[in-house]
Order: sequence, then structure tokens, then C-alpha cells
Amino acid sequence: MSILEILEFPDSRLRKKALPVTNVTEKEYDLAKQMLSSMYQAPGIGLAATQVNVHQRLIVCDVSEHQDSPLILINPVLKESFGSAESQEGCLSVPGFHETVTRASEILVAAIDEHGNPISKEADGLLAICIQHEMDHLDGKLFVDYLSSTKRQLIRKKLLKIQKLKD
Ligand code: K2U
Ligand code: ZN
Repeated sequence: MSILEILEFPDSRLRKKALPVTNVTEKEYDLAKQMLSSMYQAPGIGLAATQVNVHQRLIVCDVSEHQDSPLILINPVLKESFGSAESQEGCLSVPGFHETVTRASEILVAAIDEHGNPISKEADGLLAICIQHEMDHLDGKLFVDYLSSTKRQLIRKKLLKIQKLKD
């Protein structure tokens, strides 16, 4: 399974709003499997198609201890959210930075699974955070957008400097 390149902030392609998947085919399933391989290798517990420069509404998550409970959500829609939880978030597209973000503590998400079947998923804890984080990616939103503009600009400047050194 190939490892996909993950776009890094401030790449403007991370700001594109993903389009709904109109038909779930083998192509979408293969993409999801490649995203899961790339996520496990990073390592990470979530990944959105936007991050691998595919602008379709598809996310993957796996918060299990042994990385054996992959969740593929196509066209995810947040139906209900409850409570509030603060957590330290990072992002594979913003490597090396972690900041506190507040999100709903429990959610109910409607989506389509990799076989094209409608599903409804209740989540709390880290999975709820991960799904909300990934769904933000589909709308071109990053966790740094919850920070002050000063903090965001500082992270932007530092990442641009690191990226320039890699060139
Ligand atoms: O979207 C991504 O970049 C992957 C995110 C998913 C995530 C962010 C914040 C909170 C939960 C999930 C992470 O970078 S994956 C890295 C990671 C690994 C273990 C625990 C939390 C985050
Ligand atoms: Zn992220």
C-alpha cells in the first residue's frame, strides 16, 4: 500500500473545501486504505483526504491501542454534539506544534461507509476529538485557526523556515 504525501501548513491546498463523494467505488476504498497506511506510518490517529491533496469528503480515524479499529467516514455530517472538552491537539499538517483546542465532548455523526452504506456513529473521548478535527480539514479549517492570529503567524513563520531548509 503506497504512502501518500501529507500537505503542510501554510500550503493553500489545505484551505480548499472538499466536495461530497457522489459514488462510493473501489477508487474511494483504495484511497481510504492508502490514507490509513499513511496515517499509521506517520504515526497518527486520523487523516482527512484534504491533507493528501484529494478534495473529497472522506476521513479515516483509528484511536485503538493496537491500530486495529480503522474507521472510514465518507460525507460525514455532524448531527448532534454535546458538552465541551479541552485537549492538546497536534496535526500531521502542522508538524511539531501542539496547542489546546476546545471541542464537543460527545458527537453523533451520519456518514457513508466504504461499502456505500449509510452509517450513524456516536463518539466520545479521543475519537470524538479526532472526528471533529478531521471534519474541520474537509472544510479547509486547521486547529491553528482556533489560536490567536499572533500564535498562528508564529507557527506559520517557523514552518516556512523549516520547509525552506528542506528545499
Ligand atoms: O489530522 C491530523 O493531522 C491527524 C491528527 C488527528 C488528531 C488531532 C488532534 C487530536 C486527535 C486527533 C493527529 O496529528 S494524529 C497524531 C496524534 C497521535 C496520537 C494522539 C493524538 C494525535
Ligand atoms: Zn490535522
